[in-house]
Amino acid sequence: SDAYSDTKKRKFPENFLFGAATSAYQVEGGWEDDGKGESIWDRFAHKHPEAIVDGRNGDVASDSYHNWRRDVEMLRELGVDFYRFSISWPRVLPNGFENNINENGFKYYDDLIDELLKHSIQPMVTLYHFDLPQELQDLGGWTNPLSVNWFEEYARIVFKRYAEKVKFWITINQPNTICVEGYGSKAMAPAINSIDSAYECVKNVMLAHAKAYDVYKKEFKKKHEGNVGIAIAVNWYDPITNSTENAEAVEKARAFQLGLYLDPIFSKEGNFPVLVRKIVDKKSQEQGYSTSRLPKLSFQEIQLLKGSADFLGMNHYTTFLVKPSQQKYPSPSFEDDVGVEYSQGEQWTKAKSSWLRSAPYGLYKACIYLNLNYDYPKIIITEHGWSSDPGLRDSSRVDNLRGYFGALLLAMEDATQVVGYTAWSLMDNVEWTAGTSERFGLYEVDFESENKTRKARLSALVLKNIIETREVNLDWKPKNLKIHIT
Ligand code: GBH
Repeated sequence: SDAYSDTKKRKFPENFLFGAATSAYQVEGGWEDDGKGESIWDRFAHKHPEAIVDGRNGDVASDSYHNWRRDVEMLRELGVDFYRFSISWPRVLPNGFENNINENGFKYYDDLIDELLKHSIQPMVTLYHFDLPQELQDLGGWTNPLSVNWFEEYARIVFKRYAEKVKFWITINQPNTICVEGYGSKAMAPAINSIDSAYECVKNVMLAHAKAYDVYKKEFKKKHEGNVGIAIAVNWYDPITNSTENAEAVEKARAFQLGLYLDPIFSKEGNFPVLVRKIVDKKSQEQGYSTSRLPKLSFQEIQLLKGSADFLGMNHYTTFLVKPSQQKYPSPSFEDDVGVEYSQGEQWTKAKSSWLRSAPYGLYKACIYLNLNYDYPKIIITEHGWSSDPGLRDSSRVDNLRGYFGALLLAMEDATQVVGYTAWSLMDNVEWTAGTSERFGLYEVDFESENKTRKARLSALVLKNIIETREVNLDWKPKNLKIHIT
């Protein structure tokens, strides 16, 4: 059969890695247990309960701080190769600094990691998934250039403790969410809402990543042979129709949403994209700034960032259609800098989250784009997932999963160097300001129950079958919704 026929059987190679993911604030709870410090999300959720859709915050969440044995059992049921979770910086360094280490906090991760390894599940550790120690925020957080050093010291302590046991590291999750949504808007903590601070944040977060990579490379890599990457939101952006204006708009969208974070690390030239620099420099001048709102990278900084990843962690959820903005955005703002408007295909299935529709072809196109622009980088899909209402029969998640696996297999056939896939999420959790109103879990969590009881959804069984058989069989159905460890 020819390569483009739909009947061709495509299989994931035997050495392809499957995993599932969570993050500390979203599942752990225990927000002030055993000496944990306050994070910016603790502060934000407590100060602005009205900002959380259903009022459920990370104080208890899925209570993985107490349910970690059950979490590992679920991973064993699924048959995954690895578990991606994050370490809460304020749980292990309560005020953010290296001179105050909370042994009790570390004990939680010691136990979790040992339990994973006992069952041959590789830990994949994210060092930072949005939960900065509040005391560091009080010093300016990621807008303070010292944040690069704070993160470096934190990373070194965690590397030291776990280098023996952890071989997959992700420094930072989604710089764009941290900076553009956290500092440039009110959507995420610390909800600073200032465009000037957003670009300062971008520079510092990117440098913090590069420093941590450098620490691992110089002090740990030889002996421990682990891999260090960064997780970047790589959704796909297509022109809404093929016109010259839309082609220009999509070029800007890709530069500001993708290139700003990918170019410094994965391009030959390094540095922020020329297009982004040109636009922000020009607008800053027009707006009366004496220097550009986008900080410059020095020669040394460009060198430090270039090549600072053993793999690209690709968080991919959806596709956006782009055209030039029809309205005037407030100025200065990130929206005004980019100058485009986004929509999604009316015919694409809608998830529970307003920003999320299913468009598997976008994953294929994003992979090809990465290959052409960054010379076939080594990729791990570090997040992909789907939000639904509560309920175990989550056929919309099953359709989404199968569709995206189809696209992924095609991308691999066309030489994309994808070595692993991570489902977001292992279980329902606190979806930031959406609270628990959007469910992303392969496992449902009963948030009303004392133990936050977890139950496998249909999608969990489908994924388990795909991991076992290495292929996507559209006709496969489980006999019932019971799941067992095999
Ligand atoms: C991922 O980001 C996160 O890494 C993960 O923690 C999260 O659980 C997962 O998404 C699912 O939400 O509400 O319209 O203001 C994906 C990018 C960043 C997209 C936050 C939605 C809020 C948009 N998301 N953003 S809105």
